[in-house]
Amino acid sequence: MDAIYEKMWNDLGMDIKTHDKMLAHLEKVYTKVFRSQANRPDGMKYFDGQIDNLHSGRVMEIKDQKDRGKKVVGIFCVFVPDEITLAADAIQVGLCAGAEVGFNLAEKYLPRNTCALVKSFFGFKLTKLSPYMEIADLVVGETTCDQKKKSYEIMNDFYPLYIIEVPQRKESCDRDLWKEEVLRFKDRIEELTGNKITPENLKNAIKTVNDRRRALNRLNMLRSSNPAPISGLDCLLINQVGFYDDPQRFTHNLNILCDELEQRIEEKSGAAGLDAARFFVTGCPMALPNWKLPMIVESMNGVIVGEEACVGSRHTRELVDESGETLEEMLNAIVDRYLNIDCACFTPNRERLANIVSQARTLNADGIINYNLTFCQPYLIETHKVEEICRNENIPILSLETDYSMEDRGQLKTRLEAFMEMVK
Ligand code: BJ8
Repeated sequence: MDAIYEKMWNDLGMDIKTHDKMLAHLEKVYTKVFRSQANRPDGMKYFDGQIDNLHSGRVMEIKDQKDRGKKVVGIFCVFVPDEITLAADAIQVGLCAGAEVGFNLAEKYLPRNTCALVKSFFGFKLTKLSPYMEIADLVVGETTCDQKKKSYEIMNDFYPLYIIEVPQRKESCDRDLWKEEVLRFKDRIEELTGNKITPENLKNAIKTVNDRRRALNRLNMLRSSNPAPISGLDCLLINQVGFYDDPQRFTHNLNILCDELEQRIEEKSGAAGLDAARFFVTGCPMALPNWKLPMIVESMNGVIVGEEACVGSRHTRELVDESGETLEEMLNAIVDRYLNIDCACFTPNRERLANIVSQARTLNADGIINYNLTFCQPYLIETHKVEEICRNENIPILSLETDYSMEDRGQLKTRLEAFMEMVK
């Protein structure tokens, strides 16, 4: 079986030797961090399997569909509407990366003070270690933060990117611009796939993507119970897998897990103790395999009960209105839903502040961890407002700035330990 994957990776032009080493390392870390957790729900077996298959079985599955004519669209941001890709019978996968891979090569093109997320997707491309980057037929960038926007210009030399313009404000002229961009994306996807987007296939796609959001939101709500029925580590992993997996299969398996969690809640069986400090995390997205923060928090007597982030509730909270019947109505619903995303690239971005407070309260958090990637100006600058609202609402908050390296692990642990003592 491995020979089949090796051939596939070879055909994709990947660096197989380094890739083998990377997978072996990932497997070791995964076993230590995830499989060793106490009282883990049975339903996590499915998601463990998805991680085992991440660079092999799932890529093979996508390749088989590609061989039968499907196209693959790679994205770096939750502003790219899955519904449109799916309606045109294409596959959409996330390309953001959460590991310190190829940073030395990336720094030949990018300033050293670029955020880890951008350096990582650049590094994965330059080292040829991501099968998803190599298998994508179309890679979509977006004009969100300056670091992404400008790095796409350079990345364009390695493979042509399609860029979506995301406005920076939410006035009616911004909505007009955004609608134009959604329509332009629709045209590009139709051209790529040769498939027309119709009211029928778009309605189905809206339902499929909403079902995935509904399942993730269901999971999120179950975390309000004490004891938390599932760890923050596992929930982050589920959210990360959602960017790669087949949406219907993912939703089906997540709902099975949620059924089990409901049972655990009844039995008061938790992934953490009743006395664990409960944290709500807000800030930059944690792309696969960035598990650093929950790994540290949950190695102590703490549990993460929610994430206001793009790998988290910012990606799932809002559904697309399903009442539309005409193409125009459905596209308008997509435009409105996506323009509600409260990314720090917007000014002002008041909705995010209100969302943080209401989610932290709903999830019965003892405190908020404001997670920022070093050099991420939008989220670092927004920290001032986030801390201010938490002060006003009497919610304890700890702001952290970190990257993908493990060098500051001890320092983070010390700060988190002190915060834990303070909130309990
Ligand atoms: S909608 S959060 S996925 S842009 S960490 S690259 S912001 S400097 S990831 Fe994002 Fe879309 Fe917004 Fe969400 Fe820039 Fe910050 Fe780096 Fe970031």
